[in-house]
Amino acid sequence: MVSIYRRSSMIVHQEQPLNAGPTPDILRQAITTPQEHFFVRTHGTVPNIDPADYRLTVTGLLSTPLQLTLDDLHQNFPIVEISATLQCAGLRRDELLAIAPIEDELPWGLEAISNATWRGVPLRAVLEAVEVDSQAEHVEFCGLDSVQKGGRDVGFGASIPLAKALSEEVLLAYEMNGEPLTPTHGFPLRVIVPGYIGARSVKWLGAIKLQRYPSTNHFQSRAYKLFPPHVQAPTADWESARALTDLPLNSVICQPHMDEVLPSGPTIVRGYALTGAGHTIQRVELSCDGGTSWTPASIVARQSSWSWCFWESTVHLHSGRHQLVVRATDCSDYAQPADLAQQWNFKGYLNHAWHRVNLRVL
Ligand SMILES: Nc1nc2c(c(=O)[nH]1)N[C@H]1C(S)=C(S)[C@@H](COP(=O)(O)O)O[C@H]1N2
Ligand SMILES: [Mo]
Repeated sequence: MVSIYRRSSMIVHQEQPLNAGPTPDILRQAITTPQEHFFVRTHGTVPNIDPADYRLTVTGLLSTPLQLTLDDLHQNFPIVEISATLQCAGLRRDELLAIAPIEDELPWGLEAISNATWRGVPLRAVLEAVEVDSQAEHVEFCGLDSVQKGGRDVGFGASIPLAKALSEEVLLAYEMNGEPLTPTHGFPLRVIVPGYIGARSVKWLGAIKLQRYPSTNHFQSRAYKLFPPHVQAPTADWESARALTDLPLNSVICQPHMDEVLPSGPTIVRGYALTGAGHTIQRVELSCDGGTSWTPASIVARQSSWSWCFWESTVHLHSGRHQLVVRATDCSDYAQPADLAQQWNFKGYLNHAWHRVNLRVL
């Protein structure tokens, strides 16, 4: 694949399919991530779709099935814009990998996240047009990409509860930061489910289905579910585990980076913080002594309740070894958990423990 990315600014976990994200200092430069730095998470192929031939089908438990062209979407529905952060459930898996092995998953660090302004049609407007039956409880999204698993094409699909699908924030997006979606981000149409894990924001959207049950696609039924630390892959009961929806409260330090060597004196510490479920960040606190004492950091940029915020703090460090720690608290007074080991799960999802960075000051 020909890629537009400046390799020096990206951490590339896999070339085919492309899985990459910006280095933490690049990530922390702009509250709206430019396309060229926006992280990419791809499970299979990048389909090559001719916009003139493109059709979106809407079927299932509804009165009026629809087949929509891109022109139909542009001309016959309301158009809205929303700033929202996309985060992969695998963010910060590298820290969990240091505790115990995690099979067949990418070792994402702080870079599986980005923020954009999305423009498109509210999903709700399309669901109103098809007249959804009262038995429908879930909305399934099917991607047009091929994903090989165990020698067959399982495709990429996901579903969200009907109540979330009817909320005003869920979009069928065709633009990102004022430009058409790029092929890697889902051209010509993708779902954006603000506040949910990235896997529900299906790219290259081909079909929407109204159904009584969640999607049976591999990526809804056999991935993106959370298990406690003691469960291992062979004993996992996938049927009864809950599918991941909302992103957890999280905050990280982007600068300085792990094991950086710094001169003594003032150091600016910078990072991002976010939370799902439409909550907002109330407070970000920083510790320079491994979590014993804390001082508040300043929130320096914030866009919408569906977007991350940027924080910073200046600390004065004397020579020696230090551990910086960050933690956030949301508007319902929920604080990030301290213990990384309690976060371990055999798929390596949703690590949101206090983030720690070790430094040596000269
Ligand atoms: N069709 C399709 N949609 C998809 C995926 C995919 O592989 N195929 N990856 C998902 C995952 S796991 C994430 S985190 C986001 C990433 O979106 P991005 O590549 O635009 O950052 O897309 C989601 N939508
Ligand atoms: Mo993801």
